[in-house]
Amino acid sequence: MSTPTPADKFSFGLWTIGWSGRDPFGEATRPALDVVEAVHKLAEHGAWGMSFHDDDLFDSTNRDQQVGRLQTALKETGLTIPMVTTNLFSHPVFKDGGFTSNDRSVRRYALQKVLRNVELAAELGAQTYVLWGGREGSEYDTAKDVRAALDRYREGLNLLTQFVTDRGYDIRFAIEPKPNEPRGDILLPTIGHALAFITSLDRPDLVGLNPEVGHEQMAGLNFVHGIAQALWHGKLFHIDLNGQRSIKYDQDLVFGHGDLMNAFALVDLLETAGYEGPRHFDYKPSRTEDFTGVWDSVKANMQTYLLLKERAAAFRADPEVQEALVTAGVADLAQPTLTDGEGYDDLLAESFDPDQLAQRGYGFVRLNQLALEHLAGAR
Ligand code: ASC
Ligand code: MN
Ligand code: MN
Ligand code: MN
Repeated sequence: MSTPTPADKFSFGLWTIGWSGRDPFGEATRPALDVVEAVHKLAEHGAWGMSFHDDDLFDSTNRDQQVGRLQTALKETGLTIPMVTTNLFSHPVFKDGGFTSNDRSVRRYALQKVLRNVELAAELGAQTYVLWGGREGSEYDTAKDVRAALDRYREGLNLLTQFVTDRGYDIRFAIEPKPNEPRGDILLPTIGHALAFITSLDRPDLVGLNPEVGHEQMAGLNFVHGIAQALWHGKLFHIDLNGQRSIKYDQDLVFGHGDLMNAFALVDLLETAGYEGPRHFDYKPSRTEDFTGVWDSVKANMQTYLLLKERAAAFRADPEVQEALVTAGVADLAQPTLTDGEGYDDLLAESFDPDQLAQRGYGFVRLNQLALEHLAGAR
């Protein structure tokens, strides 16, 4: 197996390795992880970048000191900060949301918190600013005017794109959809909802997506289809890789520890579709783990990605697979349905024999089994 290097562009949230295991039912199972150690350990393991929420790094009393310590650690290791985000979910002030709280003062405070952290993101050279609106939503349909909330969400995004434009920052925003948790229902719950919302903004070119594997799978959706559509719209600005086992609470497992076949197809897509952004892991080292387990899980994420990349390339190179792809007609879908110069009159004049066309077998099962055999290392 290959060893991760910075060229692989692997990055980790400080809140992932730093998660101490506190959940709604139990206390922390691990002590806090200091940012300087996080940076050094990530670099030692071959990671390229680290992301963070403002609150992961500092509080109101130690901002400059903590930013200074981070900057020193970055200089010592060569690790980068490709993405920064804001915590608009932990403090009780955000219990009804940030940009879309019913309380106007809370909305103003939330925007100020983001603006201040965008300044820091620019200072650290981050090119992506993620917006995960975990508290933007409701439990009760009577309590939230969703159309007004979307107006306020848009107002917030428009202010942010104006800010980076006026300041000349090389930063784009990436919305991270999630269907529920912590709110009963979250606004912009899926990739599709967010894509539609972006078209209503003043600067849609500056706003894209940061889809997370488990978040789409919590909604029962096919993550690979979602990513393919995001790429098709030119909106895959960033990605959160992790694992999720079906429709349940947000598990944030190691990448590949959920739907492995879908993860295989995802890596195949990212590696062949020209995605050049970070391969960012947003997962939680299970609370059963001590720090040895935390660093094992860091390795596991990167190893799984590299293994799937290698397996996907072997799948594509296999002559039997290439033959099965031809039988399946996968490449034929790239051909326009009408020939140049043809129109609906040509179709109306043509005669079809649907019973005869229906005779064809596509061989999709064989193709998928070949994928599984490559994935399982049997080929
Ligand atoms: C983020 C992000 C999430 C959440 C979550 C917080 O910024 O991408 O999925 O915050 O990790 O626990
Ligand atoms: Mn998650
Ligand atoms: Mn995430
Ligand atoms: Mn997360």
